[in-house]
Amino acid sequence: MTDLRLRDYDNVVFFTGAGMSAESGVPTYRGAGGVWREYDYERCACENAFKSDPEYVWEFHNFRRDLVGKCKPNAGHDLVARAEAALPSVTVITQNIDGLHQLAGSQRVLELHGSLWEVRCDRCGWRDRGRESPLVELECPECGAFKRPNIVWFGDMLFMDVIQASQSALQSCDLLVSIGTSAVVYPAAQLPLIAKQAGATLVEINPEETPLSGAYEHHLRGPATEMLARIADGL
Ligand code: BV8
Repeated sequence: MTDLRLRDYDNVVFFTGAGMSAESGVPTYRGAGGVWREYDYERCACENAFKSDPEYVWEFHNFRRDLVGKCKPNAGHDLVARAEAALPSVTVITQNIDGLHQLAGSQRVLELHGSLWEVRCDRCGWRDRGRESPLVELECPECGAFKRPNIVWFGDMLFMDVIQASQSALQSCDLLVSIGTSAVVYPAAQLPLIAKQAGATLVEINPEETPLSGAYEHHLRGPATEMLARIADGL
């Protein structure tokens, strides 16, 4: 149990992973029923797969648009959005591509790994964001090349602007709350250490231990919705 309260802090970063959306019905990646247990990302979610078989990559991503599109923000997403309205400065840095933080009302959301709902054209630079499910028109309206999900796949560099904005938020926060990440995917996994070096208080919300648990002063071992409710009273 902890007596930590969100309202006692001014600059909060919520660092979220797939466990944040688990209670909304979005499958996690590595647990039971995890996405990468069911699908081989090298066949359906990486640049080489997209180059060799864009139709199959789109079949997989339209399957995920259908599944994720039916999921709604949970009470944890709602609490994070309420914190942003109540506290001086709140930033969400998410590894998730589901867009549920934004649907819950969070305004300042940095999507480290892109978004299931964004597409881009690597030939002409065209981009779009929308929640069509399935996405039927797969050719770029400007040049006719295949649209590419604007997702950071394994082997892709992360977006510099998102990394820089994340580093800035982490360097100036006084509280970092990590929620539902297994802390095994880099460079995202090490970002909370920037907040620690900056002197922030670190909280880990996860039913399980992670390789980064030792870096946290507070561990709330339970589901995101319940654990967030414990530290959000008065918001
Ligand atoms: C990069 C996209 C530089 C979205 C994902 C070889 C070549 C190239 C790179 C590498 C390499 N070897 C290693 C690397 C680095 C690699 C990496 O980290 N690999 C790991 C696996 C070792 N990283 C990269 O490739 C990154 N790019 O390094 O570029 C570069 C470039 C070229 C060459 C060299 C270097 C890109 C990483 C992004 C990959 N994209 N997905 C999609 O398609 O879906 S990965 C995937 O993992 C998601 O993005 C996800 O966000 C991310 C992290 O997973 P989590 O969110 O933590 O989810 P997970 O299921 O793992 O855990 C859920 C947790 O929730 C659990 O702890 C569970 O206990 C908890 N939980 C469950 N229920 C609840 C809960 N918590 C709270 N409440 C609950 N109810």
